[in-house]
Amino acid sequence: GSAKSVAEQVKRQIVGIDPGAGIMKSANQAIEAYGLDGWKLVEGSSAAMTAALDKAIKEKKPIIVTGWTPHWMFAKYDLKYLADPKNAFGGEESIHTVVRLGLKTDQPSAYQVLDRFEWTPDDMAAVMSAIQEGKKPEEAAKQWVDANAAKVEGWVSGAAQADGQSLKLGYVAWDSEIASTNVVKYVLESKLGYKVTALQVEAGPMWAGVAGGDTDAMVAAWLPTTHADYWSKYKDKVEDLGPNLSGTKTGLVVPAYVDLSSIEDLNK
Ligand code: PBE
Repeated sequence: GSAKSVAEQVKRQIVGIDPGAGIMKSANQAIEAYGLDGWKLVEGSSAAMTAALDKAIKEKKPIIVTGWTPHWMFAKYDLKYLADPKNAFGGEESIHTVVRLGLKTDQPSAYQVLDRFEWTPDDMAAVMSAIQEGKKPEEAAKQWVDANAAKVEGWVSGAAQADGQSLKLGYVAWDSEIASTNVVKYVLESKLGYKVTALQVEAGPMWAGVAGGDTDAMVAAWLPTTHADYWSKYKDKVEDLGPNLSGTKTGLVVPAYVDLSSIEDLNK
């Protein structure tokens, strides 16, 4: 084997994403909890992280990234989560739909759809993979909705058609949330006639927008752990409509060929 440890080869760097993402806070907690002295979490974006991962895999080099499930990268590459015995990333959680106060009375029809919106990790992964393979998010959303008519009917049945109303959804450019937000946007537009704006922002402004009432809703709240800080800051100013997807995971992810199995191994 190589004389250099994995830590040396990756220059003690973990490839992160946007600084507002909850997974960045969890990764910094992991650096603390496991005493990873000299390690650095590098800020970037969801897209830059997957580009770095792709490059490392093509070159058969080690890399450590902040990763999460559902994500297309687990279908495209042979990857593994590093074990997290200290539970720095928390356990399984859910993605919740969170709306502004007053939406229920102002826009009952959109509220119903947002409240009923619920799908599985496989559903989301299908939309994510279609986008990753080159489909526009709007097209991938339409394709999924057309192929899952019964599920979608359960969300919209009985909801009145919009009467010229518009709706603003906030989201962050995380691959998972690009998928979910486009599906909800397409359903509200094509089934109920809403005019929907999907506003791409950072995580902090996404939460602040719904709490301030400027944004109507988001389908991107990872709870109870990943967005715990945002939740404790804004919980009295928003309405939580509960999980739209259950069974997520976050953590440190490496290609399967990297000789590490636990975050604890990073100290070796
Ligand atoms: N994520 C994906 C987000 C939530 C969705 C895990 C990158 C985060 O805040 O970390």
